[in-house]
Amino acid sequence: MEHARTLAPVIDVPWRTARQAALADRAAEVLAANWRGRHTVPAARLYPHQWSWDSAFIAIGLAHVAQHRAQLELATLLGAQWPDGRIPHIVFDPDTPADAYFPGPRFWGPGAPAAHVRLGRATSGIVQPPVHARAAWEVFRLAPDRDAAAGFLRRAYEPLCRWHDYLLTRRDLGGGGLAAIVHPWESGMDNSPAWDAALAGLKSDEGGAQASPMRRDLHHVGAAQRPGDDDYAAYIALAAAYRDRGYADGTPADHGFAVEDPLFNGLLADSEEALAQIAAVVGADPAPHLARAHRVGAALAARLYDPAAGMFFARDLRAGGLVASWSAAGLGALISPGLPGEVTDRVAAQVVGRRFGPPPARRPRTGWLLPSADRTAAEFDPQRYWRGPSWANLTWVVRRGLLRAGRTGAADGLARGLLRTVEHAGFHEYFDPETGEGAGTPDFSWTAALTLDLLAWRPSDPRQ
Ligand code: 9WN
Repeated sequence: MEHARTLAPVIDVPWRTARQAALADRAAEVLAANWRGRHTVPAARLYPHQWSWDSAFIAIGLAHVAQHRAQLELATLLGAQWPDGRIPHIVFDPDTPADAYFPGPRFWGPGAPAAHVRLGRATSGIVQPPVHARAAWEVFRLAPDRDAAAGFLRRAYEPLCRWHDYLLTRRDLGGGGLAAIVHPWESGMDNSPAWDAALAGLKSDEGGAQASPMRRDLHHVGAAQRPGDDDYAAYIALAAAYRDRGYADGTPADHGFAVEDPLFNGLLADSEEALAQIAAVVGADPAPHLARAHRVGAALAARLYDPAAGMFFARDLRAGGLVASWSAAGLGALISPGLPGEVTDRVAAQVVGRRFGPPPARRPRTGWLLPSADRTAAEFDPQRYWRGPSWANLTWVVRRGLLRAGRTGAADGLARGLLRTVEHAGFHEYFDPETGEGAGTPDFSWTAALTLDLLAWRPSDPRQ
């Protein structure tokens, strides 16, 4: 069955309506079309390789329709892990022409020892948010045959531990118990307004003019919905500098960008908690993982929470201090275990507040869509990439954070808004939060995958 173009749900979801079942079938079709034999591409033309956090979200969706593929998706990614423990943000598909995506395998290669490529596949050298242990746990949890799936967990456990070790040792550039990111692409929210100040000195017309002809993204998506050439100038300069230092992590002063991000670290804490759940199945000790998850949660509250604002912000390790830019990344930190109750309450209130909550006047007919950036800020742009549009993965993360905080009404509102939107607009990469209009590439894998996951959930679900 799993070799067919169309994937049939293997999970029995008896409460599902005929409309929801039709939506699930369409989502499964997107995942089937984007499957490449050992991994799923985020989108056929715009992103023709394997991406790290995409694969984690995709595996969660695949677990609802094709358990074997869900396991293989994560196993392929883990097979590209570097000896130092990092999981690269892109694993390049050798069957895809090298110039189909920029920056392609040749850009990242020099400076990275060939030994990094266990699978025989080239990789990038930066990372993305660590959703993988949570995804592995979800794949196991949804397996029709848990005894068989336990073998998958046993194989994944040690690489996942090494991944978190890398992040909490070599990447603890600030020394406060959080992982730092050294490139905006590592946040997954590439051109978030939160990075504007840090990138200002790296943007140049000259660098933009050089990057412009190499860009492939603009062949597939309109320029008004993508980052600018000047943003690409900064991305390329940072990645090239890191590559030329042999991807050595060093100290904040060694980087042109060094930031502690609340979404990245919230996901790390949540995934560390998933490692505790995994440990219990594979015969390891869950206690150190639980303790570490709570330590990351405590560090989040101590280092990235601003009590005056009642919000999490990124910390710029080079400039020093919090970056007072209201991003949905700050809401994403709610997914972390170990946050003080008062912090959780205040940040959960921001989700439904004027910056991110349902717009009072121009409510889209599809319902509430969570903007990725503060809709009241001057930089808000409802269709440009991470500067305002609503994304399925952020919605999924914040929704889980709300469930942790006991805010089930708001959590359900987020799920309903996204599901209604994809039903009308399709599985777009992102959506205009004010109109529900689809933007970016169509048939985007994590939108389809997380639709499957949201459709399968119901309030009595024991997951949270
Ligand atoms: C750079 C694949 C990735 C996502 C990121 C998203 C976008 C890449 C790009 O696409 O980034 O990694 O080329 O713009 O920002 O979150 O993982 O879907």
